[in-house]
Amino acid sequence: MSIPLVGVVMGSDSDLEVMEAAVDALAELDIACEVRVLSAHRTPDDALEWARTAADRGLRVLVAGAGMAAHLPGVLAAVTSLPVVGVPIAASRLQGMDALLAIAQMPPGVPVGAVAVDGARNAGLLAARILGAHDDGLRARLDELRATQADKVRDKDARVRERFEHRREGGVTFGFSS
Ligand code: RP5
Repeated sequence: MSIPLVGVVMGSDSDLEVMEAAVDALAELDIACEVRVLSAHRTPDDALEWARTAADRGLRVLVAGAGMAAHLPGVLAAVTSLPVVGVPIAASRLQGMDALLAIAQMPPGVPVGAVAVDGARNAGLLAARILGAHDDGLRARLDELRATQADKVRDKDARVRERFEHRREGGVTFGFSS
């Protein structure tokens, strides 16, 4: 890991528990990132300055998480042409639906990609895939990660099949092929 290529930013330190999964996913792939707390509403000037200078600092993708009226990803995307991946955070009684709509419902011309509510790991992985489009080594690491998670599912499949194997007597197969 060396020069940060991804900026991971969140509206409050209360978002960190969720957003750490994006940082972890990037670390697994040896991608360095900047991590900041910047608020579209409470520190708007700092947030805009950070986004305006992001590309010059070498950042190539921004991952922005926010809850409630989650304007952070959108305002960052308004002042940079870097791709922005938004993470809606469940921070209110609306359980993230408020943030999901605020992030996804961007006007034409200012795109923000939205992952699932609290889906910070996928935001990190999506940022990695964007970088990997022009980096064969990184794409190979992403391929490896997919292969590893496929093996984990095959292990789970084997354990579930084993558990129900004996119930196949009497024509009840539970949909498992032999
Ligand atoms: C949003 O308001 C933040 O992204 C956070 O999810 C939410 C609550 O912030 P705090 O009151 O915990 O600082 O701007």
